[in-house]
Amino acid sequence: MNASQDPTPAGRLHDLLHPEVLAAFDRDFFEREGYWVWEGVLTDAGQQHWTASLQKLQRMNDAIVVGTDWAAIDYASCGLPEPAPDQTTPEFLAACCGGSEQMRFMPPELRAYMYEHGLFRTGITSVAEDFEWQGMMPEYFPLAYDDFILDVTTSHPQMMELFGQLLGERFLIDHCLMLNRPAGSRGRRWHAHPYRQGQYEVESETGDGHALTTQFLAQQCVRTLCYPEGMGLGDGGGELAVIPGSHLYRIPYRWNSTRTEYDDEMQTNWIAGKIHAFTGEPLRIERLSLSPGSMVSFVHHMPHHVGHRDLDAPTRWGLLMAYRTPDPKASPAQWNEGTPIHWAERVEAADRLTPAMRRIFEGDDPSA
Ligand SMILES: O=C(O)CCC(=O)C(=O)O
Ligand SMILES: [Fe+2]
Repeated sequence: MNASQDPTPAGRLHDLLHPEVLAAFDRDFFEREGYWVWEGVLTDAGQQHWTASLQKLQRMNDAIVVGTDWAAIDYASCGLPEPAPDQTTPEFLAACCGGSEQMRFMPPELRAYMYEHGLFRTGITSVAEDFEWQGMMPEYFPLAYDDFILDVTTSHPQMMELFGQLLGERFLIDHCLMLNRPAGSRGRRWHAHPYRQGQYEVESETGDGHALTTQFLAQQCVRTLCYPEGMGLGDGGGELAVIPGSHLYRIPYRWNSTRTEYDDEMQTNWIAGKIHAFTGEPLRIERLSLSPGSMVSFVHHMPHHVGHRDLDAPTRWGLLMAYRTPDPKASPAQWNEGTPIHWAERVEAADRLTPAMRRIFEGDDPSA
């Protein structure tokens, strides 16, 4: 595909990223350590737009949470469990607002149903007066609700250059979530992620370390987190921590099991005895601290942790953008599994699916 054939969105912010930060990417460091910090990569305007979009999307998500009559949905006809009555009261729903991972009324089945089928199709009329409901919550697919986020996650040349440096010429969306961490957010305990559904993993979830290698995987999923207002020590807690070099063990740590480990347990249960494949040095935890306008990218086999946010901390704004290389053995499919098909088909039918967007959403083997 030739990106120059793409229409330029009317409102595109051309100077989104600082080109010199993009150009400073060090492939050797990334492959060896498993992560890369794009320090201060957003321009001032990029930072402002990014924060404003995440704040707007959070308000939309909150409006849907409190404005929907969740008890009135015919769950049985969708094959879904009924929510507990005490989880659909106005008080309960009000406590599910203000940030990500707060929607405790939403069972995993309902989240999956929205993604796969789209709930209500279009139009939650009571709440969506100033925007159109897209079948799933803004938190779980923010690009469907905001043109700036759609552009930066699918089309913007500077962002596509950034992802291309990480993943090579062709990459597909794996998932894109808001991770706005409000005061009191509990973060995520130590874990890593598999490529696709885990069918190529050579180690179990906890692993015995036999696959340690200095080779970088070609079939790769890379998470990029953008923190437009920064993320770090002293800004209210809940930092992201990684273990440089730990991706070379290829252990998709606790991707599918309960995660309970804080740093001490991780040190004893997993890190002890493990070494960096390049240097032979013992592995160690690194807590990241990123200035405003920064992003960090890290590979899916790298265990990572997000701490608790202080009870009086301001919300930390964050967007997770995960992309992967195509799977050469995947069956032909029109859309990849990171794309809500009902949404992509509506966009396509409305003639709004550009070649750039198709490149991100199409199947690994799009010949279907
Ligand atoms: O919450 C965050 O800021 C990052 C979390 C994350 O990337 C993850 O757990 O995959
Ligand atoms: Fe994670």
